[in-house]
Amino acid sequence: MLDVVPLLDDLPSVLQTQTFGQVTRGYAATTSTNIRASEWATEGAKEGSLVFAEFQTAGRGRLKRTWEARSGQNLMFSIVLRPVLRPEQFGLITLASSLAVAHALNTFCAPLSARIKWPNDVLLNGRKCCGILLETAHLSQQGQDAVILGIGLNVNQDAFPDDLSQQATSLLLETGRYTPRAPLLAQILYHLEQAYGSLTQDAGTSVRFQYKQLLIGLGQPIAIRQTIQKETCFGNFENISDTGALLLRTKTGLRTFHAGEVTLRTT
Ligand code: BT5
Repeated sequence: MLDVVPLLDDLPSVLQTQTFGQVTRGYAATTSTNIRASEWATEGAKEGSLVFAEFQTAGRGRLKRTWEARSGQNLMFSIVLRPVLRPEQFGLITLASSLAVAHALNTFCAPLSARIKWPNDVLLNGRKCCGILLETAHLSQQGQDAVILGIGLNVNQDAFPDDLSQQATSLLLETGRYTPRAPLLAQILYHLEQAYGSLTQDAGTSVRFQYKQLLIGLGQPIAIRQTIQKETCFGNFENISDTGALLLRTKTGLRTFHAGEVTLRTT
């Protein structure tokens, strides 16, 4: 059942988009906005439809990891996308989304500037304030694949559980300021619509260029732990490929990674 979510009532007056966030569903609490958005996509939700929750009981990250955030203080939402891109280009949507969040944060967190950790983390002062999860939804009634873009951003939360406190942060903790969430969401949606729209126009050229300027570790020695094989590879982070993959220069040649956890190496 849908709930009245005051933040969504405030959104239309600050929204500057054509489609993203123009149609919304809100929940005071739900399992995961990605699950709700996937169901809505199957019912035929249009591109840009937004699902927002004040709290998630089963918020998820990649590979069965969880997303934990307090109720009523943060942004947790999912957007239904119907990309006209080849499936191997879907990684570019993650890049475009990280970039969009970073751009919005740079307006709200000045003079701090957000950085990106490949592929999907947005950092403030080296700590993660935002995670992005892209999932493919089942075929919709129109027979067109949908992609669900889920974003969790820590906004006004002032503390994290012990297991997250070393790595997680929020806008409040880094800026010392309370941030109004509806204008922040509107800014993110604006930048998302722009960046996502540009992918079909130039196949990701502009997104990749801007993304690389905010990326940590590019051109430096890194370790990348592969998520499936659990193997750790070492090398120089050489570039981002046309499809958003990480290109690692190793002793045996150039290797391409489509997923993995990056850590910087000081030696
Ligand atoms: C992500 O996964 O970072 C993607 C998170 C996406 C969350 C949004 S919320 C709205 C939508 N609905 C959902 O159900 N999900 C999306 P990953 O890269 O796998 O990182 C997950 C890891 O981040 C966890 O294992 C924790 O270590 C850490 N983590 C969990 N909650 C966090 C938080 N609030 N802030 C920072 N780090 C967190």
